Amino acid sequence: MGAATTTVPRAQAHHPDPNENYLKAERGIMSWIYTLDHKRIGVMYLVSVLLAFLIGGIFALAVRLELFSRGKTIMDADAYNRTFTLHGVVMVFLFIIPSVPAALGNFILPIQLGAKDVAFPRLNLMSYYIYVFGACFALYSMVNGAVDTGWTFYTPYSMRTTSAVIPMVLGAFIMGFSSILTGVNFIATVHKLRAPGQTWTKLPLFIWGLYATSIIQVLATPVLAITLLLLCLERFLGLGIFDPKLGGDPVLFQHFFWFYSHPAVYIMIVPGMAVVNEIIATFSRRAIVGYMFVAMSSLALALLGFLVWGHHLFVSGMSEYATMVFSALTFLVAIPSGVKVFNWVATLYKGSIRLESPMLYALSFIFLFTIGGLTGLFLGVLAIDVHLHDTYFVVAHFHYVMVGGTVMGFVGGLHYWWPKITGKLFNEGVAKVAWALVFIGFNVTFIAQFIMGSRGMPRRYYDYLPEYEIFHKVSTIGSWILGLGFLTMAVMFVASLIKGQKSTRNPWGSAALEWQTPTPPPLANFIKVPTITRGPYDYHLATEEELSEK
Ligand code: HEM
Ligand SMILES: [Cu+2]
Repeated sequence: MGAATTTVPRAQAHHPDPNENYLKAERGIMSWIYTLDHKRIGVMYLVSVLLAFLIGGIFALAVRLELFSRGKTIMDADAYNRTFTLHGVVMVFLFIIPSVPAALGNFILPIQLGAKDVAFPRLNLMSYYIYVFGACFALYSMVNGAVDTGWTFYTPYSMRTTSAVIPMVLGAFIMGFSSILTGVNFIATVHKLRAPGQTWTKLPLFIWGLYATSIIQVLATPVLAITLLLLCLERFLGLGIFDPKLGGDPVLFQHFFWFYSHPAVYIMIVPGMAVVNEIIATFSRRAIVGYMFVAMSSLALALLGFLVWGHHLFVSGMSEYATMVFSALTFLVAIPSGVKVFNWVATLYKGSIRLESPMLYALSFIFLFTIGGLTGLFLGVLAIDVHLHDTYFVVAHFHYVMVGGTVMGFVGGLHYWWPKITGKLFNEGVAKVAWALVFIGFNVTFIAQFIMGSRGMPRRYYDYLPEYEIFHKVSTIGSWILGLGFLTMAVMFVASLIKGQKSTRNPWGSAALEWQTPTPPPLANFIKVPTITRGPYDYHLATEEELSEK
C-alpha cells in the first residue's frame, strides 16, 4: 500500500512527463485552471490568500488611520463600521483559515508523506473553486453596501441592519464547504497515502498539526454553516430563532457562533504551530524534543478547543455555574499550548541555531504567541473578563495570537518553502530588514492596545476620550511600520521571482523529506517512490549527501 498505489488522474490525452519540474511539465493557462496537481492548487491558493491579505491589510490601515485623531479623520462612523467589519471578515474567512492548510499544506503535505498527490485530487480542485465562489459572494457584498455588524454577525443587529449581510453570510457559508472538503481530503491522505516506511511516529509534526486541524475543520465548520443558514432563514422567512422580537434568543446565536469559532481559532493557530516545528528543527539542526508530546498536544488542542466556547459569553447572560465551568475549562487549553512552547525552547537549547529569515519568524512566533496565550488566560478569569470584555485588551490578545502566531508561522513557512515552491532564492538581507519592521511595527501597534484596553477603551468605537489619544496615535504609527514591513517583503518576493538566483535542492540543509526531492519538485513529487527509513528530524541518521546544501 502507500504511495506506490497512488493514482495520478491527470489529463490523460497528452501524457506530461511525471519527472519534469511541476512548473514546466505542462504549459498554458488552461493547464493551471484544470490542474489536479496539489502543488499547483497550493500555488493558486497561495496567490488568492495573499491577495486577501493585501485587501484585509488595506482595510486595517484605513481603520487605524481613522483612529489616528479624535472625531472624523478620513471617514464617517458608518463607513468606519463597515471598514472594521470587512477587515475582520476578509482576514478570518478569506485569509487566515485557508492560509497555512490550503496554501502551504496543499503544497507540502503530500510531499512530506512521500505521496504523489492528495487522496482526492478532483475534490481538491473543487475545494479551491468553492473558495473562489464564496469569495465572489463576499466581494459582491463589499461593493453593494458591505456589512457593518462586525465579523461575528451578532443578532439581533444582523437581523435589522440594511447592510449587505446576506451575501456576506452566504459567502462565509460557501467558503466553509471548501474548508470541510480540504479537511476530509487531508485526513484521507494522511491515512492512505503514506510512503512505504512512513509510520505515524515518523510523520513530520507539520503533518500532525494539519491532521488535527482537519479534524476540527470537519467537525466544527458544519455548525457554522447551520448557524448562518438559520440567520438567512430568519431574515427571509421571519422565523423567530435569534430575534427576541420574534420570540427568538440572541444569546443562542452567540453559543452557535462560538461553538464553531472557538474551535476555529485552533483551525488558525494549530497550522501556524505546525510550521514552526519544521523551521525550528531545520534551523537548530536537531530533532524536536518530546516529539510525541508535541504531536499529541495538537490533537489535545483540537479536542479541548470544543469545550471552551462559553468564555466569549461570560457577560452575555449565562448561569453563574456555566461561567465557572467554562472558565475552568479555558485554563485547560493552556496546557497543550504550554507543552509546545516548552518543547520548542528545549529544542533550541544546545541546538546549532542559524538565525536566517524563516527562523526569525519562528522565534517571533514563540515569543508573541506566548504573550497572546497568557493574556487569554487573563481573559479566562471571570472577574477580570468583566472589566476587559469588549475592550482593546481583547483586540490586542487575539492579534497577538492570530498575527503574532498564525501570520508569523505562515510568513515563516512562506520564506522556508519559497525556494521549494518557486525554485528561486530571495535576498536574505532584505528579508531580515522586512522581518525587523514587521516585528517592531506589530509590537508598537498592539502593546499600545493592551494598555488602553486595560484602561477601559472599548473596541469597535469610532471616537474616544482625550486620555486615549496618545495610545491610538502610537498604535496607528505602529501600523504604518508594520505595513512598510509587509511591503518590503512583497517587493523582495517579487524581485526573487523576476531575477532570483536558482535554488539548489536543499538550500537550508534540512533532513526533512520535502528537501530530498529536486527543487522545484517533479510533477510526481519524487523521481522514485521513497522508502522512509528515518524520521524527518533525525540529523544523526541523515547522510552527508542528504544534508548537502549544494
Ligand atoms: C491559550 C489559549 C487561549 C485562551 C486561554 C484564550 C482566551 C480567550 C478569551 C477568554 C476570550 C474572550 C474575551 C472577551 O471577549 O472578553 C478570547 C477572545 C478571543 N480570542 Fe482567545 N484565547 C486563546 C487562544 C486564542 C487563539 C489561538 C486565537 C486565534 C488564533 C484566539 C482568538 C481570539 C479571538 C478572535 C477573540 C475575540 C473574538 C471577538 O470577540 O471578536 N484566541 N480568548
Ligand atoms: Cu475562544
